[in-house]
Amino acid sequence: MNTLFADHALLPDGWARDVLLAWDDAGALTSVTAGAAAPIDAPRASGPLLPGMPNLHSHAFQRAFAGLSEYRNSTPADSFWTWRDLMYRFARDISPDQLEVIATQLYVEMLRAGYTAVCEFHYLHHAPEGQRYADPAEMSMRLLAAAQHAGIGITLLPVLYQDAGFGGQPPRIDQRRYLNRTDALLDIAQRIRAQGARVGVAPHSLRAVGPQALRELVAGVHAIDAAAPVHLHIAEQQQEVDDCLAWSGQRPVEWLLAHAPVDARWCLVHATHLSDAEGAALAASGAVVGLCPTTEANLGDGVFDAANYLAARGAWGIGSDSHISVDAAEELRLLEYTQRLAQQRRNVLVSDDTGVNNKRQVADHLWLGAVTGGAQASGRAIRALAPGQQADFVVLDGNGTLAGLTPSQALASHVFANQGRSSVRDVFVAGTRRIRDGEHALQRVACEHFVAARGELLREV
Ligand code: NGQ
Ligand code: ZN
Repeated sequence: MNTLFADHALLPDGWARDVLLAWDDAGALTSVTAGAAAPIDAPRASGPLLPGMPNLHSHAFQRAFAGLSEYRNSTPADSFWTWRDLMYRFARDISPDQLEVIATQLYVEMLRAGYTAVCEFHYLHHAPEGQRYADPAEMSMRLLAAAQHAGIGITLLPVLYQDAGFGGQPPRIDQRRYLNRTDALLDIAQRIRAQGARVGVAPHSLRAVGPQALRELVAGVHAIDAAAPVHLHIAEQQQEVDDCLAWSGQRPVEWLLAHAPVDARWCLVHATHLSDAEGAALAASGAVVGLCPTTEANLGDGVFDAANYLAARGAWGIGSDSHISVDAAEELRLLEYTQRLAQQRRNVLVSDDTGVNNKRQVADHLWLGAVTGGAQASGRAIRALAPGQQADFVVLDGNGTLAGLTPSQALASHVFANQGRSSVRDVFVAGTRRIRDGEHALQRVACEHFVAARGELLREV
């Protein structure tokens, strides 16, 4: 039996004192006991202990392109769509070896930033001219290998991509690495499942997958595994809303809720542009909204109305998407800040209960909300520090500037009072310590390989 004692741990109902965690050799928590006496021989956490954060939306290859499109490129203005053209060009030649190296670096960074699991929304399936690799799941296997090297939990979501736009527009030449027939995509999902990995599927968007393919994909994956997560991009840009209205007379989320069996297995990524009625219906559906605040800001997507959605008790989580930032704290900070800027108020995203001493803590509420929704979107047992859940957790540095603070103050400082360095000290995944004193055993080598691979790719662009 493995144990760790924490003076303070963030349990599903809030902070608890003197918490003894115990887990089995498979990495599942067997007991979480608050108010425990510290066993003499139990290791002690060196600061407040949090449940690990799932990252519910990642395109790993984009890590090597992050920060490289921050210049004006088009007249009269750059947009999401001009960024996408540059991103496609960068994606054009990435090899399986390069993908594995980029993803390994990324997953090491995620762990150092407090993410203990990732949902990989994976569409770079084929060789540069669209030919199948000898193993059509080659690129998927490379992502699983990267997750294993780094030691992060993964839900792999092979993406179905078929059309360039609503109404079955033929795909563009620079989308050919992404294309699959529905049955071929389900074969890739089966191959991933055969590796013992958690698998779901991702119809890329309503732009890229028509109604019939969407139906067949969802029915197909749920015939394989009734609990499989289904993720898709939706309503990220006003252009998509306009095109969907022109095609169907309905807005994207309105169309989806009317035509697909959306439930708690679904994750709608972005969902930025919602009418009030769509927001209410989405919250009631049980689906998770996948918010990616730093990417959405970087791409000029718009502001999600989190205040109303959270007030309606909608499920949500966070993703780093394009990896313009890889930092769970920063996603939560920006989520709250977008609401403050829009409403000209402070402390918007708080829980309904009164909190300790009548203080309704924003960071506590956001951390717990994002863990719960992220776990749901992952389809894995990583929901909380509770028996039966995986022993995934983050220990903040209680010895530096956070010393002497209450645990709520420490987490709020971690999320809001960023001093240019992370307070994440130790990170455990399935009971194994992957980050020790802020460092990952692979980080030097992973970085070297990453820089070399990126150099090769930049020569080719
Ligand atoms: C993606 N990323 O699949 O990588 C997309 C861009 C698209 C974001 N939406 C491509 N943030 O949506 O067509
Ligand atoms: Zn995305």
